[in-house]
Amino acid sequence: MTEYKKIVRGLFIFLCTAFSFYSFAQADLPCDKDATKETKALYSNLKKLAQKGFMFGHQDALAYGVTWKYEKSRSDVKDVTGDYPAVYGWDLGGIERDNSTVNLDGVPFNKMKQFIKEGYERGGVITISWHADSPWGNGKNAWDTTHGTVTSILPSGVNHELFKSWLDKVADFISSLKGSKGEAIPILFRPFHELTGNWFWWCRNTCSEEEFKTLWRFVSYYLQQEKGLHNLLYVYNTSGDFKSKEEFLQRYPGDDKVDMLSFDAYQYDDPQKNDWFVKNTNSLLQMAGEAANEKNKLFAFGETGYEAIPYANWWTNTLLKAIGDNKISYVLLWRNHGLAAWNGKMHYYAPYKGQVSENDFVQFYKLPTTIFEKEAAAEKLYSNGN
Ligand code: BMA
Repeated sequence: MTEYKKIVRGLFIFLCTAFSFYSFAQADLPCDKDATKETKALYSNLKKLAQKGFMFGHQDALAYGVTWKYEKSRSDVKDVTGDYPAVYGWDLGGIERDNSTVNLDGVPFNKMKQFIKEGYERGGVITISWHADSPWGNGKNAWDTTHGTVTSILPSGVNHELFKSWLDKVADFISSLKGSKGEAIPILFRPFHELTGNWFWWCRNTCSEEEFKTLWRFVSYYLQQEKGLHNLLYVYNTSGDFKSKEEFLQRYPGDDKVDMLSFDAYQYDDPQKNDWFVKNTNSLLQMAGEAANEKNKLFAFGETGYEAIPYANWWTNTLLKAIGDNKISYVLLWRNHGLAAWNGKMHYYAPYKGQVSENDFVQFYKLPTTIFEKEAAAEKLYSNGN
């Protein structure tokens, strides 16, 4: 071999090695090293999709709407747009109770399983939250704020064994979620949501930063190592009350335990009189988005909405502006419960046929940046190589 050939060959080998190191470092992989191939594919495909636009999500979308319950293949969003939401939110609150068959909002767990499978089979994305009761029992629910509750479920805490039995129930449910080829359905798991608020037993006012991080790390260890679940992408979710990126990350349990960063923020005032929601949400998205970007993680607007959407142009004139050009994977709207027995008011967040914001929602649907299920399905989010 001539000197020249040797140099060229050496250079070629060097470049190949450097390139493979570079691709490894750049690879978009979930924090669970043993994640299933569909879960890995979802993670990297969501990364790419966020550059094109954001998916629309709706809580309990297939279970009920403002005027109906459990009608096959129905969804209020589909009634209005002809298409399903791209993201389906479900909640496991109540699964921890003995012999419970329904969640805290009355959705039967066996129906929920079917809905999750349906959405996944069509190409949609599933996210699960968990409004777990307080481990102290006595009718104390997720909204109990007894100080020390988190401490009590940590290893060596008085409620630790009980909490593990709850995680067993969660794991049983999640491991029963299978696609048509028997593959585990990937789930964006959002436990301990709104963790910086002051209304749930896992919130900021009830435990220290270290206790919260330990809890998170324990849950992820237990579900992955003890229960063998490798179809979860872990979603860190604060409430919308942070003033800086540092504050948003105060209880962040570590890059090795989180796949997606997110927060929740709702509209409470009148968007026609006050643009605070647009400005504030936009700045929260910028701060949290910067954190996600620096950490090379997925990013989403975990929950939002304007109860009963009394403003006809809320979708294009408020929500769209609030999101602005922030690169989020999805925005999830809360559930369409209908008339609430607890206060006599309408409780819903997505429009239904005839609702005042229906036309604006169709405009929102048609925008090139919004992604509903048909478009999400075309992306084949669970396969490699697209
Ligand atoms: C709240 C309300 C409640 C519900 C809870 C958990 O925002 O919708 O009615 O029980 O979420 O889904």
